[in-house]
Amino acid sequence: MNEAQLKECAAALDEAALNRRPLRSGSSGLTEVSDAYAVQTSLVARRMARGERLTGFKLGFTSAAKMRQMGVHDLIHGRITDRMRIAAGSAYDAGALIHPRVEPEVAFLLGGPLLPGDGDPLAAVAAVAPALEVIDSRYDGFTFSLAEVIADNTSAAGYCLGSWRSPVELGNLGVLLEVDGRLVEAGSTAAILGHPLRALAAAARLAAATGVVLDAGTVVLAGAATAAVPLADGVHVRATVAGLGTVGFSTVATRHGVPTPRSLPTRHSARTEETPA
Ligand code: OOG
Ligand code: MG
Repeated sequence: MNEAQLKECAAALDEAALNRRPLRSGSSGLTEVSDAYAVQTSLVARRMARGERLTGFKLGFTSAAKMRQMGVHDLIHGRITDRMRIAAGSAYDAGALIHPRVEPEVAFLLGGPLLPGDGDPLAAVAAVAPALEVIDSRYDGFTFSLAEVIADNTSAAGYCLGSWRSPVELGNLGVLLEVDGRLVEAGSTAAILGHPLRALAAAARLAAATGVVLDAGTVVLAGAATAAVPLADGVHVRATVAGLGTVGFSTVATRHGVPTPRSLPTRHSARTEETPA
């Protein structure tokens, strides 16, 4: 794709998000991963031109559960910004999103530069926290190719961080995702590439390969340990990572009068339909 076509793809994704009107998979002709990252860079630049500030780096498809759910089997990476931050315990208005989902994650806070290589990636880590990521594909039905989800900044929409604490052994910690106190997903940090530190090492490698500098103060999301579930309005979601603690937020009950998608084509739709409309 030439420069103009890449920019056009970024504009289409940006407008899809701003207008809550998803694109159809296959509509852009985007197939190359290198083109997809160029589109992502251009898409993120549009957000920064509107005043957003980069806060971190996220990995996607680091667990088999996510790969299975989305039918994509390659590690991907994207950017998170200050506008995407959801304060823990707050009431979050998801009204601007198309069909949000939420997933439990582990977050790293860098205390120094994270560099690729043989060194211990933990040396760059100041603190760790349980996290929730809100994803919202700008593709209809959350259906996309590898290149499309990369271009779409890996469906990034929001993230919520629990309290930072000094690093603990992250190898095999239980991960629970609850909605209104009901358990909807359960897993282990071992699902994240075998160990979340492998995700951190991968982030170092991928960032360096893309020319992204991961420095002190940067947040790195290691990728969801379980499948994502639809994020309905008027609910409380909570993630618990054993030994790390919990993080949660509520969604406001109404979204600017826009009807809420109550069921999505996932294996979780039966659960959301239990919620009275
Ligand atoms: C892409 C985002 C993947 C993760 O943690 O695996 C991701 C998607 O599922 O739409 O954030
Ligand atoms: Mg994620």
